[in-house]
Amino acid sequence: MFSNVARVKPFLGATRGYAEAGVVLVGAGLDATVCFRSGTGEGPRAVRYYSECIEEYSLRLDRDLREAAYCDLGDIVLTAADIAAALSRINATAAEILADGKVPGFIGGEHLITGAVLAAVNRFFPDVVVLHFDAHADLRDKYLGESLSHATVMRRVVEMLGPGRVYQFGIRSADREEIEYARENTRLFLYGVREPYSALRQEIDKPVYITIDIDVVDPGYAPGVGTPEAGGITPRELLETVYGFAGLNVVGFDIVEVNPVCDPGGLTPLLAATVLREMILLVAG
Ligand SMILES: [Mn+2]
Repeated sequence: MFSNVARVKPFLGATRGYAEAGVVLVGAGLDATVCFRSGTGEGPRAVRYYSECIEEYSLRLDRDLREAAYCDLGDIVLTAADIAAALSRINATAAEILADGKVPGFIGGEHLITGAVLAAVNRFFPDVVVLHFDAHADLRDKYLGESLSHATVMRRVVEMLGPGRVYQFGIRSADREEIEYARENTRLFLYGVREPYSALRQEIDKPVYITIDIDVVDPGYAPGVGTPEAGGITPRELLETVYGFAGLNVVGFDIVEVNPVCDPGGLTPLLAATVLREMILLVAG
């Protein structure tokens, strides 16, 4: 079981074993197709490290990680040299967790991991819808000649799921062709996150996968990302949106693109750890 996963010092408050867990965290530090500045491979380690400086208890949710049914499996062993093998390991790990009736929560790593996780989720939940939070549309058909890239990942997801099942929030960077594709194939909401999400919350009655690219937050608050984009949301807006996930049937989630190499102060992994704590508490109960 999980032969390609290495044990690490776990995320804050993760004291339970796999058998007891409803939510299973896994690190997937893929850093293969990042085009501007690399370092996302260190993301899972940094998010776990900075989780040590926040409380297990969430004031807002009045819940405590020490009471939450979740575990931290460790990091999938990956090499950037063989992207197909890396994605296959990520997919197999997600499938194994889902087959056990548990919810996988991935810590990236670059955004390309989301496609591999969703390929597994889609097998178990064929009517899954995706909530995608990002500065970038990630809808290119190819990027730098590659069809598998962190800039094409949501295009591949839409091709897999079909049109109308990916909701994109906070997008403030794309090329014209991506926007034309989005008009036909996704539900696209530019710049803001909380208001558009709140407005359509009631219509989401299907199993949900949530993918949060931390660069949806302004680089002033989250400078540790591979491709920073000015004009983003605040951490407060992201957290308020996360609280709005209460009551959704979340069947998987990820937080990706944390690049601690570009953030010596650790603001970005700290924010990601805080968001992750709230996600775990919301989904694991
Ligand atoms: Mn992005």
